[in-house]
Amino acid sequence: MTERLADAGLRAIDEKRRAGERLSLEDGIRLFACRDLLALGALANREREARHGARAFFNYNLRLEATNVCVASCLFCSFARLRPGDPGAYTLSLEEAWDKLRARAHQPLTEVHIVNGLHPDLPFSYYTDLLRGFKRIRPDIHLKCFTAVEIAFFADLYDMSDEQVLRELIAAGLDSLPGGGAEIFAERVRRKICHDKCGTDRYLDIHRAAHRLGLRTNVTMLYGHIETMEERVDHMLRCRALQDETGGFQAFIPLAFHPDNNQMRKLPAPTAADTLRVHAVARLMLDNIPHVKAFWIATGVDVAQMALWFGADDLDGTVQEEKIYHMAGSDTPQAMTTAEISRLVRQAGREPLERDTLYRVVDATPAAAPAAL
Ligand code: V47
Repeated sequence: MTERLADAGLRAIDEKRRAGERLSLEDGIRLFACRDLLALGALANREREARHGARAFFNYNLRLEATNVCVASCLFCSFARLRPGDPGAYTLSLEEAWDKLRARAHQPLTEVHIVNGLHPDLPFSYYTDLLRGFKRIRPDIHLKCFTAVEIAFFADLYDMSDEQVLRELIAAGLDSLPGGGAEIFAERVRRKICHDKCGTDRYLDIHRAAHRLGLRTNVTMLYGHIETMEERVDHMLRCRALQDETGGFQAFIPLAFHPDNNQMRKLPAPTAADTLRVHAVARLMLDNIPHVKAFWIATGVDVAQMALWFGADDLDGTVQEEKIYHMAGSDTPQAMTTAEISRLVRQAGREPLERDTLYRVVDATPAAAPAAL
């Protein structure tokens, strides 16, 4: 292996990591430029196994998008509709949203993950009531809700500080923040693909404030569109810097760009090789973030399995009602059962572990669906 790493131009990086040294921007760029995908994967896998052994985490969750009405005009988005009443626009009533959870009373769900459009006309009480209602229905459910972009939007719309918004949502039952809305932190890219929503500094500030208030959060990176390799590494380094400060990130989640039905549809989708590379580089650069998640809806199921050997240790969860990726062309199933996820993990040569949102063990040996051989 040492020889192969040297041939791949990765000897210095290998030595740095063996000595516990941090990788630099230049190292990250070198990793992306490496042609030997398996050598890169082996380096990332070493880091992954040192942290998590053979375990691969997932949870039993439900995804909910309460509205797709959104005043932002992100070029990559296939989900948003500008105004209520536009074709395809929807906003769930509180009862309709709560019914989604009531209808799953038989499922041992541990998390509801909510992401919405930026709706200009709803009162703030819609969101606090939404959370309170979910907790009334299932007091033990973990509510991972609202991206930092939504928090910033609420603060501006309802004339509050970001921290005040977080405090009120926490009082209503918010337990953690998902990582959406990060896209790519570099100004050049943000100006082009998502110029009219919360910028990088505010996104990171909101996560900083959330961590200070005791919430754990995730952070994402949308890749495979107009960003450069340097901008990807820069994005990772900004996550690493905030994590040094707060320690509040649980997982880094690379999100593969899906080009259907949006304004960037002329671009090709990222390839499987690129997806594996991004997960591997993330694992190597982000020495202080515990988990790298391969979100199977974004990567595709087959690539998510392989990513478990390229730095990823988490697959997200059962998901069940995802819209953002399916409207952008994802051909993954709408949901997987815990038995199906466990089977995929076992078939990939890893050991499934059902976790809750905070990575506490729910089931250390989940049953797998029978393999169809
Ligand atoms: O912020 C939107 C992305 C994100 C497209 O925190 C697109 O555990 C690709 O953040 N192609 C929302 N991506 C989803 C998200 C997420 C997913 C899974 C787990 C967690 C977590 C968070 O989806 C958006 C945006 O970056 N997105 N449109 C598209 N066409």
